[in-house]
Amino acid sequence: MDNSKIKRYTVTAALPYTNGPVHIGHLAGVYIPADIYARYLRSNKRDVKFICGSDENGVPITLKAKREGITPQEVVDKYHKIIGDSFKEFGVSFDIYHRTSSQTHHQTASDFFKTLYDKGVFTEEVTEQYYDPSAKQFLADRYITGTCPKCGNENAYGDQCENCGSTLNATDLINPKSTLSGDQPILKETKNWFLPLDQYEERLRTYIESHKEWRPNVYGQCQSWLNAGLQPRAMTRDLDWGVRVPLRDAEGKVLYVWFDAPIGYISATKELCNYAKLDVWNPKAEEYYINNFDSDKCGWEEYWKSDETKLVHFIGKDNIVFHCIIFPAMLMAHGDYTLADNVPANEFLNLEGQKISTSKNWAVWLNEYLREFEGKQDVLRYVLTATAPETKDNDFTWKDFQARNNNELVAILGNFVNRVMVLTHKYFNGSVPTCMEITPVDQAVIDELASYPAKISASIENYRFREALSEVMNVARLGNKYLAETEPWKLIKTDEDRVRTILHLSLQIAANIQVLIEPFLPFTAEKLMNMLKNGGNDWEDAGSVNLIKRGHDIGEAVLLFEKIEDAEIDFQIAKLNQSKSTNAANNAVVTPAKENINFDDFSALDIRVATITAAEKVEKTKKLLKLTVNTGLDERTVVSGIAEYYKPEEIIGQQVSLLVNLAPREIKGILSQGMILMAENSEGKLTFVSPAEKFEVGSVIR
Ligand code: B3M
Ligand code: ZN
Repeated sequence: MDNSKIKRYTVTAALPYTNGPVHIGHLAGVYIPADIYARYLRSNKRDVKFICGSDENGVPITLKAKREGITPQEVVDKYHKIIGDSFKEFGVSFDIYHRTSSQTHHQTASDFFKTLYDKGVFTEEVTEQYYDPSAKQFLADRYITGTCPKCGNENAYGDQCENCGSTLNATDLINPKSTLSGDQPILKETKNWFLPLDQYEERLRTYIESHKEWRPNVYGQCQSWLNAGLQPRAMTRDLDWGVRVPLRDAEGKVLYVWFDAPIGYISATKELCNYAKLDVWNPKAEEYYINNFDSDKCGWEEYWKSDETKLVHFIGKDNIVFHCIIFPAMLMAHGDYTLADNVPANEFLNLEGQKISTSKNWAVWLNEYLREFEGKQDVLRYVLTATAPETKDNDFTWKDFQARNNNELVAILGNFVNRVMVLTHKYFNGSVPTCMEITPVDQAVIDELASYPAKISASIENYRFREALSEVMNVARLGNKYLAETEPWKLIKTDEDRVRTILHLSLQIAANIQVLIEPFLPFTAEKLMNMLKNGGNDWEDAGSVNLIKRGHDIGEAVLLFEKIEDAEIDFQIAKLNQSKSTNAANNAVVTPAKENINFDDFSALDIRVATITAAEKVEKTKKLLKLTVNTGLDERTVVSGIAEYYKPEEIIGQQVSLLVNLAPREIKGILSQGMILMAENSEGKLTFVSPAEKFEVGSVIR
């Protein structure tokens, strides 16, 4: 989009499903880059609305409600609060964090559907859809799983395969299975309203092809869908949770969640502007947060229906088709709306080499991080930006987190600022010294400093946030190098004026960092502002050596970052390992149950408490031990396959359960009389089944 034409920005971040807290994958993929972008625009005094909210409709919510045994409303209330609060505490500067269960949203989505309906956009079709007779319910979206016909992933959903990113219809799945009952569903007729995406194919192609600047992954995915040919897609569902279909003959039907959710961006903007106009806080204040009240400026339509508005959607890669194909087709069908100028979707972030998984609790949850690393929001913001999965999947590890904190934030940025602060207090009583004569060394630093803002801007405006952040860190590196080369601590004895200049310029570098780092690390910028007691500069001021005035008194030096110790990291790793072993236990393959037997069959078994009195290895075997056991009835020999788990000398005196009336058999030339009962786990490991306390030998087990 021609930059000179842009009057305002609408920046959206994917609406998180309100069925659990957000984790580092969401932050790295969507919320941190979106926040950097929005903060950067504000620092440039651009008019921006940064929009988000909870996605509270759809099957992810009702499924969660079923699993937790609570109502869908209780699910969304619970997680809307958890998610909203943690975004706020993490410094994500949404202008509004709304929710799609709101009245405004239901009305907006419903009107949108009605407009398309009245225009004759939809085709009404009775088709056979999957139905679960035992749950008495149609199975759409996440109510049904099966094998993806495109990539073979066995856990594809009824509307989407998260493995290959394809959108699917439930009837495309191979081996479909109801997530409610696990049963194979039957087909049953029902009426739905379809958006004929095929009719928008050419217009969508023109739109996508006018955006060759999009990230290759986004552009490429769009191209491959268009090349495969688009199919009509149902925009309604037979469900009882969501936005009701606003038609007379649509009892028991709601809008498809991917129809209403992106409209959520629009309804949130409406809500924001309404409140801005009324200048009142929402009575349910804790349910939202609304920043940047600018009552005269806000008319929501300007943010959605003007070709002077730049619309940017921040999303994860699994949402590309919905934002680049389906939502634009909806907007085209409606007619009044502007299309997104860019959709900078990120790839996925893995955790310690494995895919993040909510169900396996393989994640770092934002609400837990905030509790366990109090005041360290910026460390996570830094690490997730420095390793952002912008062009390929990336891995988060706790060791890397620690290393980046200790070696980069503490050692480069924190160290530079601290030295400047301490030296200014020590030599000049905390008053910004005057800049004296400029040497070529100083001039080189001044010139380099001046080059950064434009470089960083270019990276941010092209959605390369990693690169942008590393350039900001280069400003701190420049400061460190300058101090190391000029060594003011040595010069102070001989040339105080020279030290004045060096510290003057170093303070200017620190003040520049304060401005340049704000979009990335807002808490650090604020600390710097308090330390330097110097606010009021923004992006257009950066690059100059006039941000802080001579004679100005700076504040106390405090540490910007603290070292993170091994113990904190070990704790996090142990926490993850805990999830791993819980998962292993939950996923263990349990041997299927045997046929029922009657009581007589059971009573025929004579099982006794016995004590092992002697044990030795059976020669030329790996697994067998020859045991002598006291059964209370007699002393006898039993051969048992436990040598891999027990050493002979360890088990003398061990009490065991012995099946004494098993017909004797010869094993490796030894007559074995009876069988020791062992428990065997899914990996084939064996352990004795013993009485819980020392017990009389010969006691009957029944
Ligand atoms: N709730 C999907 C997700 O959380 C979805 C995004 C909606 S954006 C309009 O992955
Ligand atoms: Zn697939």
